[in-house]
Amino acid sequence: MGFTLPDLPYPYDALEPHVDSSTLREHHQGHHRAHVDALNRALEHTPWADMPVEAPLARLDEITDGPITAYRRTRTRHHGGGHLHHTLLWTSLSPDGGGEPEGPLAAALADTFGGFDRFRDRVANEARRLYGSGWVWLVRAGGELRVTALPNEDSPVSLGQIPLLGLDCWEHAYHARHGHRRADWVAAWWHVVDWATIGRRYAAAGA
Ligand code: MN3
Repeated sequence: MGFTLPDLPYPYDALEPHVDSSTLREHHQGHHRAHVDALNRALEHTPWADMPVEAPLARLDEITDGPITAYRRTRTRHHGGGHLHHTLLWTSLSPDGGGEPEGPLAAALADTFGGFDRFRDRVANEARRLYGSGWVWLVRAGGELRVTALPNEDSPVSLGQIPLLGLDCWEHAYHARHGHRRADWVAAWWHVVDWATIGRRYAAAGA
């Protein structure tokens, strides 16, 4: 058992020109695979190895195993988050993406942020203000929607939040195409966000 690298639901060049194929291939085959391999090493021979990755992320304090507890916990926090976040990312994007959400998610974004454009501004601002590496998240926290930035691969799941959409702000996600211009990456990324999938996640997260 253990954790495995999921296939992308589209070819590596499917998100061009918004996400270039060489960056996407390296991101998936290199970065994501490294998270999966390290997570398997961290949790092998523990009950967590056969659970969905959300389980250890939601209970980091319970990962105990004598003198290597801190090692396991630290690596699970980073690589478990990395595995979950990239798994969510690949299925958040589509060559048919872009545009705006519809239905209940659109209404909730309007209620919470004052409209879709205001929501996008919030995400862009959080991405601009995030120092170093991390993600900007749209989450359900309690009954409400929230935009929040978290460093590195720290997970909303560890804060009791339900991640709906994550924007990878690590340089490996955009540097080859956009250099240091993170704002250009954010602008390109909106063109491939699959709002139908995000809407289903929102519905599944409950009212
Ligand atoms: Mn990444």
